[in-house]
Amino acid sequence: MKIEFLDKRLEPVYSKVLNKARLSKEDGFCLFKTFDLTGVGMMADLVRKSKNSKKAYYIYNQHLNYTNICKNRCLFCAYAKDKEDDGAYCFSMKDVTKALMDRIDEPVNELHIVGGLNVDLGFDYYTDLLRTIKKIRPNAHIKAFTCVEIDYLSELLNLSISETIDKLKQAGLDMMPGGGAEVLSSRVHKKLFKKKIDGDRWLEIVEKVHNAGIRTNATMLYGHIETIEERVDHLIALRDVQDKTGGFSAFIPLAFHSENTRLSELPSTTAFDDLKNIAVARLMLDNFDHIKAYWVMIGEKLAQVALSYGADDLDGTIIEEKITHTAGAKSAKGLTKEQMETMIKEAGFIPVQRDSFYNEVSHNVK
Ligand code: V47
Ligand code: SF4
Repeated sequence: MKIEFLDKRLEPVYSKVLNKARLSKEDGFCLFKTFDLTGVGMMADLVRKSKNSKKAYYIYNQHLNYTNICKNRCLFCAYAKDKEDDGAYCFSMKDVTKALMDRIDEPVNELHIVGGLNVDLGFDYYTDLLRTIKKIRPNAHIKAFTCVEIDYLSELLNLSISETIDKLKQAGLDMMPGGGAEVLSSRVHKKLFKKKIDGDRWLEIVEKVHNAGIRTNATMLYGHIETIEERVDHLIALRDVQDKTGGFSAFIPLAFHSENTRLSELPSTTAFDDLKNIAVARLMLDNFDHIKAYWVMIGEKLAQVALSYGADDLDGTIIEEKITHTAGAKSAKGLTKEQMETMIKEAGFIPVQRDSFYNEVSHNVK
């Protein structure tokens, strides 16, 4: 396909895309820096269609945030609290049961479970959580915890990462979400999330998690103090792990929301940058099957447009999102299956309801 680029510097990158050649760090730079979003988007759309044709995935999922008490207190987080703060909470198994039973008539096939790093919780809490959920929703997959919790639990148990994962698997863990890496840069780590594991440790753990047989997603938090170079390095580091393990399912760019955080002076990300992050990720991450446009963070309207800029997945119905909404997100708290399908069809794609592993769901499970 011939593309008339407004920015001619994109032409050599396009030759590589057409030849399915791997893009370099310099190419990543060029893509992030250009004003020619349409040109980048057209290349990303080409790759997206070659990998996923006209399919656009979504999942019927439910989020459950079991605690907001967190020792890490990252500067970009509006959700975390200290134990003694107003509004601090930690779900008992009774609370978990209630949250799930409230939605038991809905065909949820994935539970997305994340929480703060609450040092009052022992290993049994995590396994009880998984077992309680599996008992109520035996046919749903549990996508839970991040490398941050895996690091904490392996130290608590004095076990290796693979032994820790084995125990969690036995209790019902099916997959892990992509959070916790933020931006893989020691500069940003020191400034924004120094109490949390750093990028090198995150990469070391995620590789071990994949080798222990658990697939994960990957994310990148953008739109705060990170540089273009740090974004490109982040994508290349993920691509390198994927070459080794093949254990990443999807990549999700996460747009920073500053309200109620200690970085509240920072402006919101722009639509231009949101679409750019999706399109560049699609082009750089040649070994990832899926790029998600997370509608919670970029809004339903832009997520729909993102389907033509490299994204092939809109995440899910979600039901009730807390982390981004505490930081000022104006998107809906949840969407219906019908709303998701309409968004996809209107954008010219074919809606495919999936499970956590991108198997197509042809009937609703309970
Ligand atoms: O790691 C925290 C981010 C992440 C803010 O794998 C913020 O399917 C924006 O990882 N503004 C958790 N982002 C969310 C996450 C995720 C979301 C959806 C799908 C998947 C998946 C994973 O949220 C954290 C952090 O990077 N975050 N605070 C904020 N103020
Ligand atoms: Fe804790 Fe996660 Fe918030 Fe950081 S982003 S303070 S680790 S809940």
